Amino acid sequence: ENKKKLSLTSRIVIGMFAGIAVGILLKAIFPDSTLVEGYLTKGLFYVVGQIFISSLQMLVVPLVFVSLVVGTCSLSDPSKLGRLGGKSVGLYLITTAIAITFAIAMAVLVQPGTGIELATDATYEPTQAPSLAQVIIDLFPTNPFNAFANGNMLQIIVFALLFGIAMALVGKPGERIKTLFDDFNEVIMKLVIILMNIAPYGVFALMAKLFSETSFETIFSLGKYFLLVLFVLIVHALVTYPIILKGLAGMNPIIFLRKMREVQIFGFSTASSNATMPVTLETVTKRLGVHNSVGSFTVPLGATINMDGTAIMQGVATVFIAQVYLVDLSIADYLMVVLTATLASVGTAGVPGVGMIMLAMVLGQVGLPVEGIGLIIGVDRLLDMTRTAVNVTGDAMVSVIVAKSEGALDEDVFNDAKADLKER
Ligand code: DAS
Repeated sequence: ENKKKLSLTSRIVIGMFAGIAVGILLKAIFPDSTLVEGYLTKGLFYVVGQIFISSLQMLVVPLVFVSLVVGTCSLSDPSKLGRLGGKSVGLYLITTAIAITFAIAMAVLVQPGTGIELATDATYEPTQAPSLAQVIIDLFPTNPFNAFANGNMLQIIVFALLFGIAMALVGKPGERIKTLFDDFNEVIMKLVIILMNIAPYGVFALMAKLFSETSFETIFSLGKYFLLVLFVLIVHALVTYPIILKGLAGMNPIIFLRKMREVQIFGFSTASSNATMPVTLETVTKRLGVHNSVGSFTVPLGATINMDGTAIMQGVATVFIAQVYLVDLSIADYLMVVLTATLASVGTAGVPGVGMIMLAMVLGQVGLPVEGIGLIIGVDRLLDMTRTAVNVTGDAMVSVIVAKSEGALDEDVFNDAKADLKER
């Protein structure tokens, strides 16, 4: 009999939990075994996990360029781009500001850093995040091939938009190239689906590696900080986002969150919005009914400039570090934190650990000691994974809201509860 094949979603979820279980078991049974470390944690798990992440990253540049060119030149009138840009950037900044304001309020209420001695010798060498002016200048690539080679997302987005607009305005030649790009886009989206079949193994390996080398005592020592960030992240994803989605687009948040499961697992396991982007784009366009002309713009843009989860960590971390160093922050300082963190998220790509780099910039703005990051960097990996899952959820939510407002949302597809991630 044809045994019902487990859906890709279930296999990915199973891969994740199996990886966590194996990792915890290995840590408990063979705590300091060089054999396990050599052959598994730094061996098989590491290799499979890295191959999985690299295979996703491999698709990002061609996928973003091609889908954005196709999306842009299929816009009825290019003036729509201005509206698209305004709405998506506006919503991305507002949701980030809401996220960090709530995070700061909760941290001031819960006081996670009060009573903690300066128990750290860990130091942190801050790397400078780019200034906003520099970010705006850098939007325009001096050499597009350089932007491709370095995966500079904002430059690729700008070049693709300009190229797509020129294609739409040039007539015949543009139409001929458009069919080429359409076909190219189909092939790359098929490639995304094919590669998703290695996801269960990739997610398993990433989780097994992580949980076999995570020292839980560090997490316990920073329990209040760790749990507070997790709490605010969960509230933002399961309360704030549903309210915004229902309020601004009138769409069912339960269906939205259920369809976002794989994307959130990819975000969680890779801790990279960029690497998750192919799955975010596939889900937003094929399962949430967002037309490609909107999704191909809002998803790559969001993966780069929209990081609500990261802003939440930065809000809590800033208050936590101020409390540990016994520094009293004024309301003006908090407003500066909100502004700096919101704008800092614009200039940095969605790759693992950027949250810490931006935090150094935020702390610097309010005169807090940047080495305070040494206190929390030990538990940052698990928080990075969780906040990336929130980041990509926000990208998808804004895509749905903008598409709805532009009449580019196929509500039948969105409400089709069974539209599962099956191998097409
Ligand atoms: N890992 C980042 C991302 O991909 C978020 C972060 O570092 O805070 O969104």
